[in-house]
Amino acid sequence: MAAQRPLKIGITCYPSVGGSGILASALGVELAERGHEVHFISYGRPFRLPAKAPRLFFHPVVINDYGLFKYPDYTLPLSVKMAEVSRDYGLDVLHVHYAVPHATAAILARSMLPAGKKPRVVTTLHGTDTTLLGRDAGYGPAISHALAQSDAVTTVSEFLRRETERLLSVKRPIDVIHNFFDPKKPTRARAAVRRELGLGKETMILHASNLRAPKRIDLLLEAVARVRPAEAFKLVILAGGDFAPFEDDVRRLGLGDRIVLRQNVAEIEDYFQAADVGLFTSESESFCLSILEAMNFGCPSVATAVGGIPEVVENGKSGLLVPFGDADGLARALESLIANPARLRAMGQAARQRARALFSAAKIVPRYEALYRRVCAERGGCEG
Ligand code: GMT
Repeated sequence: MAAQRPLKIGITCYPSVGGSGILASALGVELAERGHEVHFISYGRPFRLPAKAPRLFFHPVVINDYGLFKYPDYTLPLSVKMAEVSRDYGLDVLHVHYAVPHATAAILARSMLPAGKKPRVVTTLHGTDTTLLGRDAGYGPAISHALAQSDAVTTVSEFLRRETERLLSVKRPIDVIHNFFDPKKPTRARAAVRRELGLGKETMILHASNLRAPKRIDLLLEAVARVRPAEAFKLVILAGGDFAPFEDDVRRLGLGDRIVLRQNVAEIEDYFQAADVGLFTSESESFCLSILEAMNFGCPSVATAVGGIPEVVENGKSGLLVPFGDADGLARALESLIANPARLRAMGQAARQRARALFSAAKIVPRYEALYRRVCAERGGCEG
């Protein structure tokens, strides 16, 4: 069989700290390493994208601020840049992460190009575009339209596929392609990181997120405040957002000496390898990439059983899941692991095995490649 030619793929994602940008960046890096040409198009360079790598390009979208507009517009300059890059580099596929405004801009970009030069549009939904914006009367119909016009739509969990079908009345097929994570080597030894964090024999509980409302940091703090004995643990928070709104809770709950905060950490691997157990108390989560990152370092999580989390964690095997809102249940789950290091270790091993078996780049990236080839073949093209 003749070898298939490498593809030319445009990727648009939010460049700021967040799971969707991390996933999109990792996908771009993996695709480029597999020989494809990858063009990132966004208002900023995604924060985890390497500065330089073969076949990996970044095209900034420049937004001029016109006094004429009360609200600055990003969708139109983005669509113009997508059309320009598609034309100049002959893109086969525009793979957009988040429906709004990225899929909308991609559909518009495609319609600006002549027949035979139109890239296929693949839209990946990550969560809030369905669960939050999909319910908004000002966005829902635009999202439904963009999904209907995409050549393929993917979600990062079965949960999100079902929610998208339910909330947006989507009738077209949706491919579920779970997230992946391949860890980089830590830059420092585990012991050095634990020393930096001021940890002795305590169990290190780790939370990493953007601290936005659905993460329910209030519940996270309530739960750890109920763990006994309090001296048995420290909670390390890797914050990709502002922790100041939670300082009052920390004082009220007497957690001042139990919490170590690290802001906007680049070397997340250093901290995940040092952690014993993750803690995630979200009220809504389509996947929870941080749980997967922790699993890769043999760190199981205690988490709320919401959204796509039960697809990532097998309750009782690779972590412990607790009904949403149950602060006592979360505390008891943590205590049960703190008190039983052998069980914690076994669960960590199971978590690592599950992450490698189901959610590695080797498992997931070929699914995206196959999807790109499929949408190209469906309308004749990309195979030339
Ligand atoms: O979790 C966030 O608030 C960030 C958000 C994003 O857009 O980056 O995360 C969403 O996408 C991640 C990657 O697919 C998922 O792991 C998160 O579960 C999802 N967040 C929500 O559904 C709230």
